[in-house]
Amino acid sequence: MCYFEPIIQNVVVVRRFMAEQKMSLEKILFGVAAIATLGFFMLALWSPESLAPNPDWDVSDGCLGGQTDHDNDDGDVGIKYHYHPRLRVIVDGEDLQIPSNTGIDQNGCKGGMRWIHVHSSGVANNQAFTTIHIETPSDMNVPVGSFFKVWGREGTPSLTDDNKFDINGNGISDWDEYDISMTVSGNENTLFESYVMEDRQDIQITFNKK
Ligand SMILES: [Ca+2]
Repeated sequence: MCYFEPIIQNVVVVRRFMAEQKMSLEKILFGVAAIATLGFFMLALWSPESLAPNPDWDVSDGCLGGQTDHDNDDGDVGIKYHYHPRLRVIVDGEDLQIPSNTGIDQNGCKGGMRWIHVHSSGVANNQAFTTIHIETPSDMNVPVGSFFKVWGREGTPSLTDDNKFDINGNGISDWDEYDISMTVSGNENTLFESYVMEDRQDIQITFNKK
């Protein structure tokens, strides 16, 4: 018998043990990853809202000191993100006009524009949707309600202090006064005020008095 044989046998046993342990660990890790992936998809299917980004509500306070030239290259005035969702608001069956220049030269941002603003009213130009201009210095989650906040500084509609629609500007949440529904590019959406807008989406909100 070789002098080293017991040692070699021990090494082989230890290696086999370690290999088995490694296989077990890999199986456990694979199992955990599979369960996590399955859980993610089930959550996405059952409750897509829970995966939605958190709105940056302060974005409605943002003010651009000067006008941009809308060539999607406004880095010279500190704007890195510039995109255009479209908004339509229907109250009791009638299109509500979103006025031209909403958010431009308003109190608190004289001579400039809010990061969320309107140049041309859709309804005033016989178009259902009004283009919303979102121009921010960083990647922000701009919710639908933040435009209502900007809008509210010029009268009504507005947003209540707890970020609920206030289409008639009476300080009472419209959820107590109206049946409200919302679609984003034709698909029903239940995030309402908190929905984070994206480029070229058609966002339609319908209010019907209860
Ligand atoms: Ca109200």
